[in-house]
Amino acid sequence: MSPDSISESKGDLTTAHPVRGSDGRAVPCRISVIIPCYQEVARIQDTLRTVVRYLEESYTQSWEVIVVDDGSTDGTAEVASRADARVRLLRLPRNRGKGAAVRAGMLAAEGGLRLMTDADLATPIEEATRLIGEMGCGAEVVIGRRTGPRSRVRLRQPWYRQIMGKVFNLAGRLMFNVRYQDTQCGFKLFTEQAAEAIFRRARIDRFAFDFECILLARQLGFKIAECYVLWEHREGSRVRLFADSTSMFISLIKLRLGLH
Ligand SMILES: Nc1nc2c(ncn2[C@@H]2O[C@H](COP(=O)(O)OP(=O)(O)O)[C@@H](O)[C@H]2O)c(=O)[nH]1
Ligand SMILES: [Mg+2]
Repeated sequence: MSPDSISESKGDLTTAHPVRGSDGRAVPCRISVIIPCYQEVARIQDTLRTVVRYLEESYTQSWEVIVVDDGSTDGTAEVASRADARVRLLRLPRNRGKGAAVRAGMLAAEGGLRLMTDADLATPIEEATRLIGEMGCGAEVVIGRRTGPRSRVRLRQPWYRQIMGKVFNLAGRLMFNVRYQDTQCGFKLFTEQAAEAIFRRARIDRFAFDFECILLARQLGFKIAECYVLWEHREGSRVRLFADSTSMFISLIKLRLGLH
């Protein structure tokens, strides 16, 4: 993606960017929270309020929130830009897919830690604290995990989505020997170094990007950890069952053949 295809809202960054302390001096940004959004007008305001409250309580000044509007036509960007002056807004001129949106956000971010989270906060933002704890044990990429013996899922996804996830993970295991249990969870944390290295190389624009970034992390030798996260399925998924699962499998095959 060429950088000039992304626009950033004016006015918010220089004046109220949270990586400046109250005395006006630069403070190293500890954490960037990246929220990819497509047609999220109904929830983005509440989501930003919740995320900003958590960051203020946990990180005082040294955080940033980046909303990446993925070509929404429902006013998501306008609502996000009004919601909180400290939120950075990146806009992709047309809908490219969650992978493209996360990549743009990860590469624009300044934080030493970079978290991606879905706009519906199916995993509560407070779970970031647990993922950060894994980094204290040496991990450089921490992937949220929903399934398994210590699952903390409160409300499951619909059965067809669970099957879709399982089949996709199985395909990933067979084709790439990737043994992580839940590659598709929308809650993942990266160190700055891992985020820069992975997302500069990532190519997949749509939902298979999660898998690609785990593959890249492994190839680049970053230490990956899994962390069980709370999850509560939210209605109003933007995932289209047939179109998106087909495109995910096509992407896996292209990855296998080295075509991406
Ligand atoms: N479906 C979809 N989601 C996108 C797109 N671009 C960004 N997103 C965001 O990706 C996140 C995941 O979407 P969601 O519908 O909650 O996925 P689900 O929980 O797996 O069903 C949300 O924050 C979306 O707004 C896109 O092109 N399509
Ligand atoms: Mg969701």
